[in-house]
Amino acid sequence: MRMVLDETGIESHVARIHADGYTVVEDAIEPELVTKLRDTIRRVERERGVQPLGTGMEGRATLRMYNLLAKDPAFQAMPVHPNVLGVVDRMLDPGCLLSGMTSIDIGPGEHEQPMHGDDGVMSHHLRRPHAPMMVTSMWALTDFTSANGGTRFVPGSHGWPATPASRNRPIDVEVRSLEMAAGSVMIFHGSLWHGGGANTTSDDWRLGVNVQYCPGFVRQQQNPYLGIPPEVAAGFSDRLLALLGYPLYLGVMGHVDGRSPGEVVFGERMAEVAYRDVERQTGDRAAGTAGVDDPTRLDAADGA
Ligand SMILES: O=C(O)CCC(=O)C(=O)O
Repeated sequence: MRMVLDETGIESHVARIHADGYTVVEDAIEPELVTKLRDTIRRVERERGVQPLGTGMEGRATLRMYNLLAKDPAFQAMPVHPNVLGVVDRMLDPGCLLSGMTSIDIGPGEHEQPMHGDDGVMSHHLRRPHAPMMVTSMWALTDFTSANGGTRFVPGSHGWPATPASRNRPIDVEVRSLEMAAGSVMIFHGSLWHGGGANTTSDDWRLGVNVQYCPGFVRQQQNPYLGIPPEVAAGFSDRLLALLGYPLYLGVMGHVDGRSPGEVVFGERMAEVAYRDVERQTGDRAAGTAGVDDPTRLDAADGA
């Protein structure tokens, strides 16, 4: 295991994300794990005959795979890695969800991906700047350079009222290219303007994995309940199952006839009854009002 971030380390990364929209945790991942993940992705790409998906966002010379947890057990180590999840938990809360996992293998000749924010869908409904509706970690499994497609991003743009698609967006912005060594991880606020870079090399494939998280009350981008067969999910750790949304969020959200999804699928292992714990925690008979005094609520800021 690499050195695990301590409290001070976590706090300084979180402060950087709040200020600049992103941070880079250098040397975050054990070299053996980087090699294992890289080899696994390249093998699965070959076995499945993965081809470029051919859209502007997904790329015409890029190999992408979604729903990685269903594709190989090696990927289970990623969402729960302490050097990433420690920071994400602090940005969101420990009830946050895995929103999606995508391998992005940018090949020679690929063009720049259009700039976007990962929580752009939510920015349609919320006044920007807003709390992160997604936190993305971009794992470098090969070195990222400005020539091979290192992520392009605009520092500080998470705090702007405009998205890259807004009519009144600023035009003359500072775009940086992310250069980081394999084993480093960029963690960023979902509103940060960014996109994959062009690969201008003749033979240097850039392999990264996007591991994305969202608050527990937001819809996940990739659907794990249908994407991951229950017999595969049964082998996951409790923390990983929590990240997929099998427990209830704040004792309420996601219930199935008053039970957690985890209880419906896995029985006693994840038994949880909706509303009961909320009543116990708040002493409030009207469990639907749980959390009204919490200043982190989205509407608390505008006094709604
Ligand atoms: O590949 C990258 O560097 C960024 C990819 C990305 O932002 C996306 O696909 O949403």
